[in-house]
Amino acid sequence: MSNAGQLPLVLIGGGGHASVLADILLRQQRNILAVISPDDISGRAVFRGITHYQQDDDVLQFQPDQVRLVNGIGMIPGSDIKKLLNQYYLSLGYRFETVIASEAVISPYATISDGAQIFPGAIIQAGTVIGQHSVINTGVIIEHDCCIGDYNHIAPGSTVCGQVETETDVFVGAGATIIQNLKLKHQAVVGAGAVLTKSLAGTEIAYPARAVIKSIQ
Ligand code: JB2
Repeated sequence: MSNAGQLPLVLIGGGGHASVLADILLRQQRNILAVISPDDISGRAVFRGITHYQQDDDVLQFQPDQVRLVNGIGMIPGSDIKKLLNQYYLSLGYRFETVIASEAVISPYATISDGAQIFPGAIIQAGTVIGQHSVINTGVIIEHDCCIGDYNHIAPGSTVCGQVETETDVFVGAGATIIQNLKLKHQAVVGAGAVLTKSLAGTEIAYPARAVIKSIQ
């Protein structure tokens, strides 16, 4: 894929999620000017050769119209830092890149909103809308005519059947299945491996059935 005409990128965060994003973007020949992380990132080979800054305001040395930001902070339980940083940078005039892995299969009749991140192996079918800043992680299937809200995280290997609607800040755990036509309210959580057959009407968690572990006689 050509990078002609595309702005260079600044990656916020330097952990596992950011490393996957960097890998996707480097394979698309995108220019990552800097990684912004308070942590030591030297242990991750994918960041080698990219300038590392430790303060969030180090982003401000780049003009908002000269770069695009990529938020590489994944799921930090109980933390709003990802969203707060997005809102901070957006208020300063920065924009977030929409990242779509080359190995994702996206219907030309689907809509992927600004700042969304679609990881390798994801399949997004016709008529579906993915909201701003949502993450569709590795190998996720989002079937036809779904409406995925802003700041959702759909974890690896999960399946969302047709015409499902989610509000903002919904989390769907790895390997979960959501059957068709359901609605999930703001901040609803579907646990990893759960099979959801009813809508989540409030801020609710759907737990999966747990494995029963017994000693072998
Ligand atoms: O205030 C901050 C800040 N707080 C945490 N500013 C900036 N710029 N970055 C911050 N971080 C970043 O979150 C740090 O760079 C840190 O490296 C990163 C958290 O890394 P970790 O590998 O622990 O989590 P993750 O968010 O990259 O990945 C989580 O979410 C993914 C979706 C993990 O749960 C992964 O397993 C999961 N695949």
